[in-house]
Amino acid sequence: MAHTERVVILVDMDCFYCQVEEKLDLSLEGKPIAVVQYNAWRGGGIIAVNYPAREKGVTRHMRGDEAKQKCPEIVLARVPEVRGKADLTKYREAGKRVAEVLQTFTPLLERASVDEAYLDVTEVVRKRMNQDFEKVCIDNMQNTYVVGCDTKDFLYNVHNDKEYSESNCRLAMGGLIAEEIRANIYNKTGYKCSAGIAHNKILAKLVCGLHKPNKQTIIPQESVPELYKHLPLRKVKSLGGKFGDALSEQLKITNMGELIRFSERELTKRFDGKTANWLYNVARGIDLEPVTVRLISKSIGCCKKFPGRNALITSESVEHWTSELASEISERLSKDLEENNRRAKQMVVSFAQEINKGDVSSSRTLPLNTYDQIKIAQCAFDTIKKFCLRADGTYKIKFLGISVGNFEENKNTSNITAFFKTIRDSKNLEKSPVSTKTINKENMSFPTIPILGEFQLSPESVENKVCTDLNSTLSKSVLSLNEIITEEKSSDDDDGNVSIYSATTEELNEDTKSLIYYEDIYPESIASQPVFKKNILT
Ligand code: TTP
Repeated sequence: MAHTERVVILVDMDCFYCQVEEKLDLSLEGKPIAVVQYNAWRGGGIIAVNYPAREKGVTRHMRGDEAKQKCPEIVLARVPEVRGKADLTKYREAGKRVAEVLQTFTPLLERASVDEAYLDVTEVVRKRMNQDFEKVCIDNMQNTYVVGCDTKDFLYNVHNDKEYSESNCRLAMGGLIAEEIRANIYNKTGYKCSAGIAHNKILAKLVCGLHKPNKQTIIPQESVPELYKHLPLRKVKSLGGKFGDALSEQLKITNMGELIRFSERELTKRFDGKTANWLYNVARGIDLEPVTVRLISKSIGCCKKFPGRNALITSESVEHWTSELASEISERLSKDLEENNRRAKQMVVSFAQEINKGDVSSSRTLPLNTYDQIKIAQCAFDTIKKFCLRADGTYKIKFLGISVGNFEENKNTSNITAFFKTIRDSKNLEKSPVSTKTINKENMSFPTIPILGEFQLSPESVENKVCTDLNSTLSKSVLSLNEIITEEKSSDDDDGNVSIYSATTEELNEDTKSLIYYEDIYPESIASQPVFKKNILT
């Protein structure tokens, strides 16, 4: 299939958490709103701002108090807390309802986050091209913009200009479908959204936000140079992190428009074959990554930061927080088992600790064969204890996270309760040596070769762990390039009673996009930046 055959729509909800709050409290409608994850430090971190509040200058990077100064009438809705942590349930549920509507349009639906999904509507477009093309008109596409030309001219051309490319006719039909999808979402859920319509995911994503809120944008392939002319490299998926920085430095370019100057040969001299080919294509607006059917997250995770004076020092506090995280994970796993009839087989325990005044982060991947909260907590605590307990009997933990993944279909569908019971009763599961991969401050090297994504972890700051979403194929080549991970095998000295350990551990291929990380208590950081979006072991 030619790369311009496909029609991809990205649907992205507008100021999603704010809309959810508005729907739950109709008195908020039309008012400036921001959603904060409350903490005592300057009114908490803002994670979502609605459009009336944006007009008053409120941004996601502000604290609650700052937002109040900018816009005194702003309503600050607090993310609820359960177990001392943010509870995102209502936003997740709202996202699910939107996904259910999207599913009625095509089964080729890839949920990219709580409020974003790609739809491959190529087949839908093909079927409707003959019977419905007359409906592709300005009256039905009042909220549609086109990159590089006026919407009316674009629609005139697709109907009247025989030379106008067929691919543009398909995009125009995609635009009509996107209008229908958005109207349907609004009618069924009350939520507004924006959309990008393109021949691929990268372009759909880039144009989706051009006319937010409640609007949509089509990008004809010939308008790619116009879009790229002043587009910073970092705006493109996978070029937002260190790889983008390295690319910029190596090629001495800052925007996408400049990338087209480099032949594939030149790129191959600097990057491995796959990366060079990907760069060559993306510079021309070509992205072959398919829309992969994904309706539920590939992993479930939660985390908590303990910055500055909040660092966990005592064994009791570490135990308390691992237990809180385990409790959330266990609860969400139980719900997931019921809803999706699948079981997670692996767990990743992540932590950051202060060593020699620098923050060092690591993860341990373990098999998971119980959903029992106490056992998960015990396992996580044992792991943390093993790697973080200092000679003086204290800890200095700045971040804790537990995520689970590698789901398999639950074969025992008849009795889910029995599953939990069986696991609880299985006291005699044996502990075994655990193979882990560790990044230590000592062994960590920072290669000068460009990397894809941000796999290494700066000892200076956990914040640097924000990574880009590069597809796993590309990501893997990074690991082979950069010898930043060393293998450690533990001896038999893991102290007992950890029944969920089994023979060996493997890497957990986490789906970075599906993890939702959030600001908790971290005064120094920008709430909008997920701080631990990816496990270092991919
Ligand atoms: P976004 O889609 O990034 O933003 P948004 O929907 O609030 O606004 P826009 O109209 O510009 O798309 O994020 C979706 C939701 O995810 C957002 O409403 C709140 C939440 N979120 C966080 O919890 N932490 C974050 O760092 C970000 C970026 C978002």
